[in-house]
Amino acid sequence: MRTTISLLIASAALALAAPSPKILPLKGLIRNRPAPEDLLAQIEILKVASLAAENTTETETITAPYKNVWASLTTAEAAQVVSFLHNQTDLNLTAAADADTWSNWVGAIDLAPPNKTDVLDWIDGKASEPPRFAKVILQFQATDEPYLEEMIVGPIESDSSSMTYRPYTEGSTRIGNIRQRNYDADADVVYEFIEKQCSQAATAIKSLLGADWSEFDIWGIDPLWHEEVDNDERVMYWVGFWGVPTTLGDFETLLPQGLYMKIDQTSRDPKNWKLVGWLYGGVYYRGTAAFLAAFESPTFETYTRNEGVDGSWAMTDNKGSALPLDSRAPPMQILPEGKRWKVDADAKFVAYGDFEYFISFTRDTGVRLFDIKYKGERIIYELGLQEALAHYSGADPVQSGTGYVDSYYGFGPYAFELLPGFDCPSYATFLNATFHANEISTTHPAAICLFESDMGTPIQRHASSAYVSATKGLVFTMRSVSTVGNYDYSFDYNFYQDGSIETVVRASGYIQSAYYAKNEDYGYQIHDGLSGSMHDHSLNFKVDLDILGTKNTLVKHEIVKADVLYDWSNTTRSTMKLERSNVTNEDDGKMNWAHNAQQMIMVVNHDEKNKFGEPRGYRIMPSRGGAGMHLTITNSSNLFNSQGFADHALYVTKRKDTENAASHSCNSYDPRNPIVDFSKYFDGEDLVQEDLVLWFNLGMHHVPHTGDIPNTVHTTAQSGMIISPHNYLYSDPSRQSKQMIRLDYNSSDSEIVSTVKTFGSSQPEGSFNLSAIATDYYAYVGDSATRKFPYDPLHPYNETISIV
Ligand SMILES: *[C@@H]1O[C@H](CO)[C@@H](O)[C@H](O)[C@H]1NC(C)=O
Ligand SMILES: *[C@@H]1O[C@H](CO)[C@@H](O)[C@H](O)[C@H]1NC(C)=O
Ligand SMILES: *[C@@H]1O[C@H](CO)[C@@H](O)[C@H](O)[C@H]1NC(C)=O
Ligand SMILES: *[C@@H]1O[C@H](CO)[C@@H](O)[C@H](O)[C@H]1NC(C)=O
Ligand SMILES: *[C@@H]1O[C@H](CO)[C@@H](O)[C@H](O)[C@H]1NC(C)=O
Ligand SMILES: *[C@@H]1O[C@H](CO)[C@@H](O)[C@H](O)[C@H]1NC(C)=O
Ligand SMILES: *[C@@H]1O[C@H](CO)[C@@H](O)[C@H](O)[C@H]1NC(C)=O
Ligand SMILES: *[C@@H]1O[C@H](CO)[C@@H](O)[C@H](O)[C@H]1NC(C)=O
Ligand SMILES: *[C@@H]1O[C@H](CO)[C@@H](O)[C@H](O)[C@H]1NC(C)=O
Ligand SMILES: *[C@@H]1O[C@H](CO)[C@@H](O)[C@H](O)[C@H]1NC(C)=O
Ligand SMILES: *[C@@H]1O[C@H](CO)[C@@H](O)[C@H](O)[C@H]1NC(C)=O
Ligand SMILES: [Cu+2]
Repeated sequence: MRTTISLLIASAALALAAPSPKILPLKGLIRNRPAPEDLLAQIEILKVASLAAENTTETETITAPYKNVWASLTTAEAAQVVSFLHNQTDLNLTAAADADTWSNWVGAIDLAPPNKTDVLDWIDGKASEPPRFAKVILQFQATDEPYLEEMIVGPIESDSSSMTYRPYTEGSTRIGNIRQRNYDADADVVYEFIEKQCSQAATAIKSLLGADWSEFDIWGIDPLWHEEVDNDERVMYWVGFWGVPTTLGDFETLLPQGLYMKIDQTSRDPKNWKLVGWLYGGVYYRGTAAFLAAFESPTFETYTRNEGVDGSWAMTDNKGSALPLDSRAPPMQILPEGKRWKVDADAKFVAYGDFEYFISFTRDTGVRLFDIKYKGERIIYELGLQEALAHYSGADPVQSGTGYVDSYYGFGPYAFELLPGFDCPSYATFLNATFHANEISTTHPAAICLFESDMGTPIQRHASSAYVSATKGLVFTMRSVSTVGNYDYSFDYNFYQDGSIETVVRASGYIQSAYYAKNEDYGYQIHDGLSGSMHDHSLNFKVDLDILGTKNTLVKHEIVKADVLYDWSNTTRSTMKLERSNVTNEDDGKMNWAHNAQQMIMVVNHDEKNKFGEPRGYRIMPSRGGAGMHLTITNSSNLFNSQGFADHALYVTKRKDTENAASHSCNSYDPRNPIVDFSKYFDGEDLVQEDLVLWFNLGMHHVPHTGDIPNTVHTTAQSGMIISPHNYLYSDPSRQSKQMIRLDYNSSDSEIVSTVKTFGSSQPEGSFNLSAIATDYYAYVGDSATRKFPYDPLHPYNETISIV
């Protein structure tokens, strides 16, 4: 069974029997999931559309003003691309379902985004509709030096006679060759090799870990190491032993066992592989014989085991003493008079208040927003996640060697169906999300939700001796959640009544932890035998702001202390001033947030001044949590040239069709030679009144403590960035909202309140049937997959059904 290939692009830490925390462990898959028959029954339920979450009939509909040219490829388009590629005999492709580690096969397929200038010309009626192209990862493994290469394929039209393919060079910072070596094409066979090494140390392992080696999962560093040995570059894989939960709980990443092996897996011939060493208790042994000899010596020191494979300690279920009144239902959100937003579900176009935008979805980074307009003017051409790093450290090589570049695993494949009433209010509009990889199109129903909610605090209030006024704080959110292995990343795009747009990421789920021995400098001991493994999260987002056109400037307004002698003062006064400057050049395009937040950063249009002479613009600023941060490590021994977007809080570059993304999902195959090296975007280009792109980081320096057991919680694990109108309008636009009140009063009068002004809003009346909005949780479905090659549109849902 070539599960490696049919699930994902092959990976460093990904092998049939070597589950990584970054994919859902396959053992867990079998262990925890309902039997296939049950799943089939659930799919039937979905087909008769009984899933409340998928019921968009109540949504107010709208027709998108133009076609969504950023929309993800349809299943039919992806199928056509696969068919075209299989017709190219020089590619020597094997159908993904039949491929083995020595085949060439088709990996991820996504839309190659159309060039912005072409799209804007088309929107303005100056050019025809841009043609659709796909970008495809082709895995070339029928060779001694396996590699992958990204191709651009198209145009995708009903008549495929003009389709061509070529390397997608504009998607790379490399000059010329964009092939990426794959040093882990034989991951499954490597795992078999590891098992052989374990059997030679079986007695020692059983004695140290308390169970047979086969009871453990064995996986480790990501990305793989390259090491110079006798002038020869070797590919190294450090692995550790992980306990496998024997109960439902998915807490394998809390069960590191403290025993590690180093494997040299250079070349495709297993005869060249060797076990390099063992590590236990901070002592390194060169080879199995040395390890066993030490183990047998009377002075061999052992450490507390990290036990608890059946542990309720690590399960997230309710426990502990009851909280007062906690069995009563908590406050809940309802929609008394229907949705106040409109959706074109086919075009994936959304309108709320004075905002409107298009949605796209990618395998690598999930949801993406395009053409965000406010009051009819484009504010943002593109907004979305670029990359998410999770960089660990530790006394052991597996934690030290972990620098996850998560677009490799992808946010699309793990954007599962949302839970109404928990992830989003049950009245939200839910949209499907589809991605294409390994010749399978997978649709996660209800993976994106859209809803308005009350922030629980007014956006405005004021009281005087004569009146009190307040305006409801309403926010419209688009949310998706991706469970990338152990962590659940939740992404929000919030639209506020004052014209602000906020990007928020929150983390929950299980931490990846370390064995406790010798790890004091890298985290806290949080359970018997367990250390929280300190790590940095850095999530990079692209925001292509267009303020009244594409000619914009990034300005900094610094709040500086000043000593000034005024005409009207006889002594120098210690005070402060506003100091304005332009960021004129990409050489100054890397920024951190100023000390004491004494600097405002805006994108303005100097050619569009308001009547007071101030250029109109939008300000960008951290709104919550660790939004000002970046990676601590500046030259990571894991990431090398692949961390260029994570060493500052914020970047500005001149927008170019060839500088579309901050990272690439295949960078981690060879992080020294990334396909996209973000630092190469900074080449001194002029930034004054140019088309600018901002790239900002959200994240968290995460040093897990006992409160991360069993799961990290959203209260502290969140980070947000907001952009807000700045001298853009003449006053606060939330005054347009009817959802406000003013009470006029006179305390000397017997009737204290003389007038209640509601501005056209009213308090909803009548009773509300809560039973009618109850969610049927038995209707939850994971995904449904469509086989593409050969693709039969008449039987789209008849295979590969699973919850993940
Ligand atoms: C969908 O919502 C409409 C309007 O509330 C309702 O009439 C219909 O029964 C719902 N359909 C399903 C399958 O829940
Ligand atoms: C690939 O070749 C087959 C057989 O000739 C043909 O039916 C199919 O249309 C071709 N696919 C594309 C996309 O051209
Ligand atoms: C084509 O791929 C097959 C494996 O699928 C391999 O055996 C064969 O050598 C390849 N042919 C060429 C010309 O690379
Ligand atoms: C969502 O996907 C399901 C199948 O998974 C399909 O039945 C449904 O029509 C889709 N809904 C929309 C709005 O595309
Ligand atoms: C400054 O000081 C001089 C001398 O003490 C005084 O005459 C003058 O009025 C002062 N000016 C102001 C602006 O206070
Ligand atoms: C910033 O650039 C604009 C446009 O060139 C110019 O008018 C303005 O004077 C500059 N501001 C500063 C502080 O240099
Ligand atoms: C980064 O680390 C490598 C070795 O891992 C070293 O060769 C290089 O000089 C370092 N670069 C910087 C800027 O520190
Ligand atoms: C987009 O722009 C790049 C760089 O200029 C160019 O190579 C590419 O052909 C363009 N794509 C299309 C579809 O025109
Ligand atoms: C407040 O009420 C008193 C008593 O009726 C009245 O004399 C007074 O004019 C009122 N003040 C205002 C500001 O309306
Ligand atoms: C409330 O809704 C439930 C479920 O739709 C329905 O069975 C019930 O009759 C409703 N009750 C009232 C009072 O309308
Ligand atoms: C699945 O699809 C194939 C054609 O693609 C068809 O021959 C087969 O009958 C379908 N199976 C089921 C169970 O619907
Ligand atoms: Cu974390």
